[in-house]
Amino acid sequence: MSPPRRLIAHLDMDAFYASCELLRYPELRGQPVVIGGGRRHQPERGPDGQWRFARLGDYTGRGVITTATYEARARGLHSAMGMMKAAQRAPEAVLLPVDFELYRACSRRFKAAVAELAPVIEDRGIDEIYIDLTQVPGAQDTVGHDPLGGVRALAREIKNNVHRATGLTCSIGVTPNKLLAKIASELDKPDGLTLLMADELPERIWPLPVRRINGIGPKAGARLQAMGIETIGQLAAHPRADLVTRFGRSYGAWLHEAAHGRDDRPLVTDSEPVSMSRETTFERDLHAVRDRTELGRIFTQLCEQVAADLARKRYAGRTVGIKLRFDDFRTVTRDLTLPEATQDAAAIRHAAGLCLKRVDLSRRLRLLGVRVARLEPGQKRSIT
Ligand code: TTP
Ligand code: MG
Ligand code: MG
Repeated sequence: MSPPRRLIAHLDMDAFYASCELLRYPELRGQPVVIGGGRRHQPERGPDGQWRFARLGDYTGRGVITTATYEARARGLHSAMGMMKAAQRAPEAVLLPVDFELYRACSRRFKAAVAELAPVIEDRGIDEIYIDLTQVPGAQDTVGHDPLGGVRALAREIKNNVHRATGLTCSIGVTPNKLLAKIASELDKPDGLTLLMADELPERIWPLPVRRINGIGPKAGARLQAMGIETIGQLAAHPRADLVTRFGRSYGAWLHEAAHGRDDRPLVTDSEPVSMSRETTFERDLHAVRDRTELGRIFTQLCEQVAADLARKRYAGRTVGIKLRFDDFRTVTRDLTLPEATQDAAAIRHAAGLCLKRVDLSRRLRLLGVRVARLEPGQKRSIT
């Protein structure tokens, strides 16, 4: 028997923070609502018992929108837009402050609702997960003439379970891998369900802009555009060797594979981590000498974040590594193994600094990462 088809789903909640708020303010349904205010925008009850909401038109300040309901999006408002600018487009939109506690509670509930039906889940943050449906009973079944009938019914059931548990809608993409599933879940938002198999790639994926691929950011997107490559199909048609020349061996080859919809990464489930890392892509490329202070500050901050991650999860690690990506997209890594496991920020910073000394830093950097591997349980604190 041939191995079962891989069936990987990506699930993303619709207008997540805003939808959570509508659960407690149902009277706002159908209205443009944006999230992003501070405490002073907390709704207040009027003498008539009705909530009084802050309006975007009354906003002054430099804040940005965290998310917007689809009604607000129809007026051109979106995440990361300055609220003063948004107010010009839709002064009547309701403004609500951010309440992470509420969103975290909803997040836990929707994930539990999915886990009841499909336990192999990779957590990708507050409002999204990958789900491996390959081995879920019924997922491989043909229903009538529909070879995807089984998995279609399962995905609907997952959506229903999420809605029952939270009152919220989500969008799901089901495809042979994580890369395509992430793209597919966005194709029919909100409340969408998109199934897409490899043979539909030319028709449904290739017309999309390259930026829809998770991993092609603004800079790579701009460089591709300068080469005349706008769609995923154009990227797929471009010679692989030229991508490797321009973007480096690893990223260039990955671009080619991604455009052809190929991705065999497994789901990373909640089992024991092998390493913990933090990385950041800079707003602008930084040079080791000219931007020394800023780079040093970011470097230290990454080490502190990794140390905090280790402490929170109660791990210490023996191997400290760094990852650099240069402005020509070349990526290099260096690592170093310590005599004893550590979770101490200063010790990590020291070891990462030694790694950095082994790299030629004449080119500007676009990304810096710090990683601690060979993890051991325990809270040993090394003295430095
Ligand atoms: P997204 O899933 O990107 O967006 P969304 O759920 O609001 O809307 P969509 O239906 O398009 O999926 O992000 C999830 C939440 O993360 C979002 O509700 C608010 C938060 N968020 C930010 O804090 N800053 C941002 O820039 C974005 C994009 C999201
Ligand atoms: Mg979402
Ligand atoms: Mg999301």
